[in-house]
Amino acid sequence: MISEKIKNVLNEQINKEFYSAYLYLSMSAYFAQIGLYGFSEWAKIQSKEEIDHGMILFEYILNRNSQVHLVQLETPKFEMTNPISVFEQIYNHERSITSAIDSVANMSESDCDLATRNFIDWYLSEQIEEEAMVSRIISKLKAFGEEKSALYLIDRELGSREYERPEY
Ligand code: OFO
Repeated sequence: MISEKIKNVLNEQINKEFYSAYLYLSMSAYFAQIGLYGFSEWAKIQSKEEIDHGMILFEYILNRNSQVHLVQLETPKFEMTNPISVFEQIYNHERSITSAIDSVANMSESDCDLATRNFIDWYLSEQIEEEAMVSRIISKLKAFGEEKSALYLIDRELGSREYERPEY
């Protein structure tokens, strides 16, 4: 059994992951509307992965014989300016998720809940990968994205992403 405090923070994290899924899905729609179908596919796949992140937490809470509380999701908010700015907003969003995961790690440590502390390690590594992936896309867009032909190639590259169920 996990403490009330840990149960609450894990439920909040489920909401953050599902919000992330919603955010990426609405970014996917934005990219499709401006003709960047590869970007749109990339964001759609990211949205699926965020649902997986939420579901791993969901299963964990149940496995610890505790309660899942699903609450309302916020409307996804981002500025539909241009691809670089949208990816910068993604980067900032992922950094806020990283600090939320850091808080779960710190809280489980101070609560002497070593199982949760161990469980959350996977998310810490996942955040390193996600921040790095997004930051590489930003660098590429900054280097070449002003040119339409380069943007087309980046769009093709992002469109080749395949969905992989996270190995937990
Ligand atoms: Fe985008 O990350 Fe989930 O945890």
